[in-house]
Amino acid sequence: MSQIVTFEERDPVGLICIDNPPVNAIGHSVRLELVDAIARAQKSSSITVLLIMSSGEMFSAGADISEFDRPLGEPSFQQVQARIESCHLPVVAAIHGLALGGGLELALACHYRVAQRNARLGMPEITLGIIPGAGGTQRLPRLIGARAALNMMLSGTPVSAPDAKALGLVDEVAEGDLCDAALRFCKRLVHEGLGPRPTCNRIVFDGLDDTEIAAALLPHARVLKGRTTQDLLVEAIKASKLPFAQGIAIEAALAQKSLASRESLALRHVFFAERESGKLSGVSSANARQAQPAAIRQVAIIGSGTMGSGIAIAFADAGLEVLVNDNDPAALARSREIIHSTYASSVKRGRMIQNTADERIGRIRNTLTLAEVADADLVIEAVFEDMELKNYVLSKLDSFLPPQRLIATNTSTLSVTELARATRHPGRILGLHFFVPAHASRLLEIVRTEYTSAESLSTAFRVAKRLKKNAVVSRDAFGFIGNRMMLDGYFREAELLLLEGATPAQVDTALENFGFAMGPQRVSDLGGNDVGTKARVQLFKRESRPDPYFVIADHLTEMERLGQKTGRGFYRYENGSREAVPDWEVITLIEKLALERGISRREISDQEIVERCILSLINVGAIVLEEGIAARAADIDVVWTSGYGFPRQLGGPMFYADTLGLPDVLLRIRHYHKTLGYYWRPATLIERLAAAGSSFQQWDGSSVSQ
Ligand code: 3H9
Repeated sequence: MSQIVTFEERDPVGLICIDNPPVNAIGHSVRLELVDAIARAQKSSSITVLLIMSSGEMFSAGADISEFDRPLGEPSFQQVQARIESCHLPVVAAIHGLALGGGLELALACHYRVAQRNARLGMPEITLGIIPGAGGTQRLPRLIGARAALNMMLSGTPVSAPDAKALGLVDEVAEGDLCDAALRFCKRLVHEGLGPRPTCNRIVFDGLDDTEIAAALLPHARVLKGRTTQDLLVEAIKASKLPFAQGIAIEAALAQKSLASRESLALRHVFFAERESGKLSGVSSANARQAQPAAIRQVAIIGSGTMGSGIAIAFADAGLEVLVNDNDPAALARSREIIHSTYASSVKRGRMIQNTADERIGRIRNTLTLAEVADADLVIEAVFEDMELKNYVLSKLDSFLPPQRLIATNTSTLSVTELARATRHPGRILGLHFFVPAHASRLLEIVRTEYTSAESLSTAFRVAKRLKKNAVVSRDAFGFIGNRMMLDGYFREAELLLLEGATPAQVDTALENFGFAMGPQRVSDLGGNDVGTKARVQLFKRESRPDPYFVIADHLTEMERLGQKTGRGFYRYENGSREAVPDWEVITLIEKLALERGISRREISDQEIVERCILSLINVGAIVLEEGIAARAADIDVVWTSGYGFPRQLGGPMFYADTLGLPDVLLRIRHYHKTLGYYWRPATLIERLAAAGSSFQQWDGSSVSQ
């Protein structure tokens, strides 16, 4: 008897139910059993209509992505859908939760669709670097038109059931119990004598000319920069004008091409890496089983600066009650302003309606009294980056909060271990390293010390999930994972290239053309050069780095060229504009600093800029792995793709290194070690993996680190 797809007769309805937790992915076994269930229904004499639905939280998240690395196996999606579409009985899909990708494509092959009011329907394949390959590019245009279909597939964002109804994608929006509503819908079909209505027989009326295509692509230009899937998608949708059999054959060829692309391999790697990084690796399975995450309802934030306010917004957005504490009334008032203006800007940009903004603002309360945070389930300190002050705040919190409550520090430069050690319950202390802007950034580094308990980690993961952030665990070491690699690898190299002859604009443009959202100098100007300088002051209290380590950025800070906020940094910014204008004063400064160090400036190619910045990032990434700061190479990829603008379609620095081939990576690192000096010392891990013909991915698969 089948476990994944069940069939039962509910006279006159044949009910097929998919039950493949956790997301009803349509893998090979589901397709096999679907075909079997359809055959049984067709044989039954008492059934006059067929209903396909799912159990669990959603209709289906689509094809089983984990099967994409091997041939998909028969019956194919197309074969299953052909069986449904050509069925002599009307077939109805009943959709709840989500119907995504291949899940929605299955529903499109059904003759009618009923969706629960809060269901959402979408084609997110582009986020995985593939095009819908189960008839989506041919059937969706036949139902909602080519232009609407293209928009839906380019954005990847699901539409609501009422919107789907307005588009012509679903026939009925169901209120209340979906099964009851769908059964009623089926009986009505029978009663009204409505039979099969194959989507493939419909005709696409609207065209897709070049102007319309360009207009559809424009809003996605930033996300799709450097990507190619959208071109294949456009080609496939254009083919929907052709007879169905021809169109579906073109789709199959294009889908295969997208599936085999490097872009897709990389994006699928990031998809699974993001899910894996949010799990408790390194905690023994016995501990993990016992680790019960605490429920979080109310959160308190100590310190109401920019970061504290951003964190408050992140929690309010996630539906939690937030208490912001500061002992300075003026700081609390400023925080209130930051929070109001952030929400006002979201409303102005059409990202949310005023009511939602008001509701979220209403969740944030201020208090001048520290003792008031006693009821919070999680307390995050985000006070000034000063060891003494943070020690004071944490010890105070530790003295009156019940011992099972989690206390987090948002430090980015201080030792979390030292902070934990100063408390009576170091097991409940960890770092939650938010990135600016805290409410929008997708990354959350969870910093564990040798004392952090499995329960605390488990709760931190739950918090990250609630905030819809990608959690990555870092061991406590200067800069954690991301900033360590940025300072000792990527940004350090970018600065050296400036001293050796490149200009800020050249370095930024070369790396933006590589795919980074923003080049390093523009990033420094955005965040503030003083922020980096302050971080290095903390670094030098713990470890040293010889000259010329960020001499340019530190001089700019001294000159009050702090970046966008002062109108001058690595660039000039005229009258509050965000446009970075090259500035001769900076070039003169760089020339002077180079001369003082006996560095003779020369022409530097864009290729050298990219190679040195990326290889140094990879090399320090490997050292971060060797030192156990990151547990998996894939975790580093999550950090860099979700927090530092590394091009997602390249899979993150460590995945990218694998695609370059570690022997070649090592060869070039050795070259720079010879020509540039000690800090290019090849990471032992790269040497080991290259010698063994292995890769970071294989290392992840075999190592049980942490
Ligand atoms: C497609 O359909 C192609 C077709 O056009 C053509 C075919 C020929 N497959 O994210 P979560 C796993 S492409 C396999 O933590 P959430 C996930 O790895 C597909 N596994 O939960 C995780 O496993 P684990 C188009 C999948 O509630 C577990 O489910 N569809 C799939 O935060 C829970 O996932 C998409 O791109 C899958 N399709 O979010 C949708 N989906 O527990 C991709 C999930 O072992 N999925 N898993 O780590 C998502 O966006 C989110 O998972 C979803 C749930 C929103 C559904």
